[in-house]
Order: sequence, then structure tokens, then C-alpha cells
Amino acid sequence: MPSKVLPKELEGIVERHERNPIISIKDVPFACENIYNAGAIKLNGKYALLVRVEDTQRKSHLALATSDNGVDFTVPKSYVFSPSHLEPCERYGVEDPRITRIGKKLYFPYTANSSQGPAVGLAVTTNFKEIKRLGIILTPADKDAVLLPEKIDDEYVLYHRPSSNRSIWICYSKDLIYWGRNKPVMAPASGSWDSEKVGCGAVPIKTESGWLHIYHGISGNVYRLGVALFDLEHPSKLIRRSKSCILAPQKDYERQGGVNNVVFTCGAIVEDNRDVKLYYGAADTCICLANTTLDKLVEFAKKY
Ligand code: M1P
Repeated sequence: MPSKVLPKELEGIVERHERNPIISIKDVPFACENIYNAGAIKLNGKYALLVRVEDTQRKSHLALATSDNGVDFTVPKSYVFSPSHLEPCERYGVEDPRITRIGKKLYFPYTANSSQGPAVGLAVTTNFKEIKRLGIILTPADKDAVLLPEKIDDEYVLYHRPSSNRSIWICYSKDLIYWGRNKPVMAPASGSWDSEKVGCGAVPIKTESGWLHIYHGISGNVYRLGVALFDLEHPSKLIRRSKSCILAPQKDYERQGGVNNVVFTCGAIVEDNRDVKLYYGAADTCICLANTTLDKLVEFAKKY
């Protein structure tokens, strides 16, 4: 389904990097099938992408690629996080991490995949050298979880997408282990680019206008990205969502690959000057970068 035609002034609101894809299989120093969907964080001035790497058996692991400039990444020779043989819900892989910083800790919910279906696992680290599993926090079938970077009313807040459902949900926890008060917060929009299914994307960004979500939506087997704003104090309350998408598969590397016609994000980095580096997996085959600004994304969510 075509997205609404953009007004001239907002064409190119998200600009693909000229060197896309910035990471592909040729950059991985060992045999693997694919590299895509990466959580993103800036750590001690360096850019870090926690990338999903499918091994030759199509099982996903996570590797930490690093860069000084956010464009030229080095993928190390080993994974930092692999499926645990002690965890039955991870037999088929660990996928699609989204990294949230709270204080000195970095939390990353991920999709744990197994014959049980996808579930949500949660892990914590400070430096990716030691990573502690907090366990499977949401049972199958559930995925696409992202943790809010602040507690609200002394509770952690998690958005997720039960797979039997097509909407984004919210839940709350006092201790990060036990989650409750689940409720749907954003459904697919009938007749739109996100009419079949929606799911969380990058970690929500705090703005003056609300929590900015860059999320994915599906229509006609095409994965696109759009923006939505949720209330700062009541993060279950959807304030605005864009009628148009901000990014749709157009380039060959987005249209053809392991899964055709996919742009899918797990992370964006906001610079001090409010520039945004949006990292996204393309066609489940490589990692790309698009540049934009926080102000453009908020304006887009409000107007288009
Ligand atoms: O193939 C596109 C994406 O499909 C799934 O996303 P969702 O469950 O939200 O439809 C995920 O497997 C994701 O990793 C993949 O990129």
C-alpha cells in the first residue's frame, strides 16, 4: 500500500548514508549467513552496535561492532552474547536487541527464539564484557520489546508486541523481572502503510513533545518505519502518530535479501546537537544508516 505522498519540504527528512549498507556480510571476519537489526548506543564517545548475526545454521547471536565516527564499524571475531544451552527458550537464537541506558547500566531486551515461539529475554551489562541474564520476562509468543530509559512513578516501563496480536502493548515492573498491567497502546492503522501489524523499533527518545517512538509497520508484506509520540508522564497514552512513513524500502539493498522489502530498526543515537543517527536492518541482510534530526522527526509525527 503506497504511503501518503510527502510534502516537498519533508522529502528526505531521513537521508540514507551514501555508503549504505554500512555493515554487510563481507565485514564479518568469520563465516555467517547474515548480519542485521542492531541495538545502538554511544559508549565512552564510541558508537556501538549490538548486531544480530545469523550463523551458518541460521541461529542468531549478538556481536558488538564499534566505530569512532558512527559509519565505519569493526565487527570483532567473536560474539558477546549467544543462545544459552541452559535457556530452553533460546534454542533457535537471540535476536533484535534494543539497548536502554538507565544510570550506569545498559539493559537490552531481546527476542529469544525456540520451538516455543518467540519470547522476550532481558540482559544487563555496563560494558558488554560481562553480561548478566535476568531471564525470560515475557512468555511466547511475544517480541519487539523496548525498555523506556526512565522509570515512571517508580516503575520500569516496557513496550512489546504479543505475536498473537498486531498491536504494540505496554507493561510495568518494580524489579525488571515481574511484569504486569499489560494493555495495548497502539494498533495498526486501517488503510495505511502500517495497516497489518506494528512493532517497537528504536528505544523511545524523550522530547519536549513526548516520548518519540520510531516504530515499524507492515502492510502488503512491506516493512516501513514511522514515528509516534506518547505522553511523557503517561507513556500508555498515544498523542500523535504519523500518517506517512519516514522510511520505506526503495534501494536494492532494502528490497532484495534474506527477506525482501524490509527496513527494520532496533536503535538510534541522538547526538548532543539533536542530530539523529538511525540504524536499520535492510532486507534482513545488512545494516544501514540514515541521518535526520530530532526536530524533524517530532515535526513529522505532529504534521504528517
Ligand atoms: O523479516 C522482517 C522482520 O520480521 C520480524 O519482525 P516482526 O515480528 O515485527 O514482524 C522479525 O523476525 C525481525 O527480526 C525481522 O527483521
